[in-house]
Amino acid sequence: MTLELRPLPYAEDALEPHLSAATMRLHHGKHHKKYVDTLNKLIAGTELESKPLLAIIGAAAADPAKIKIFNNAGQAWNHDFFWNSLSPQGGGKPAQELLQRLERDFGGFDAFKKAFKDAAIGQFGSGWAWLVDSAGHLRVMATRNAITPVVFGKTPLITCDVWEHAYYLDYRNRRGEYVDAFLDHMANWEFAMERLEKADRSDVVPDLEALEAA
Ligand code: MN3
Repeated sequence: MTLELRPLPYAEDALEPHLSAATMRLHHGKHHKKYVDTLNKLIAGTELESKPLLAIIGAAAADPAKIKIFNNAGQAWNHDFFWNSLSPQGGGKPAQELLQRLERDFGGFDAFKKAFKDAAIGQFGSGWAWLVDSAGHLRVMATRNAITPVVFGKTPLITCDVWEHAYYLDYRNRRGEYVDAFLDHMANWEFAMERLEKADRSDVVPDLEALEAA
């Protein structure tokens, strides 16, 4: 069994003008596809072949010799999560329940937005900005390269890809404008809320099976 590149959950041009069809075609069809294809080659004939993606990430995170597998598996999973973190109807303020949790844990929605943007801009080089659930508390974190918060026992709720390939065609070097567009026009708060509800119900942090099914 080989891992497959999942299709985008919307049309390539659905996020215009905030992310162009050209960016989505390159990002999903070339960058994301390359991670999946490379991972399939790396695990072919090994004990990780036919394992779920998160199980591969877990095994590779525990073994420094498997760094190439970790990088490609992490990127494959992070990108699936990123496409779901975007919505043509996204951005702005989330619905009441998530909004209240953000206000409680960050001291206000604007304070959350500032923390998220600071994390996204402050990530030196390539990486990801995340909103995560950490034992019932919402937190913002940044990870470098392919690292996913799952390996730290955090449950990701939403993410913004801040590798240059995510925004350079549309925003050139202006990462801050891209992050603003993510927060104001694309962030899929409904997806984040579904994830938070799952995290609230789960005794295990992270609930790997629930994450896999997302
Ligand atoms: Mn990317």
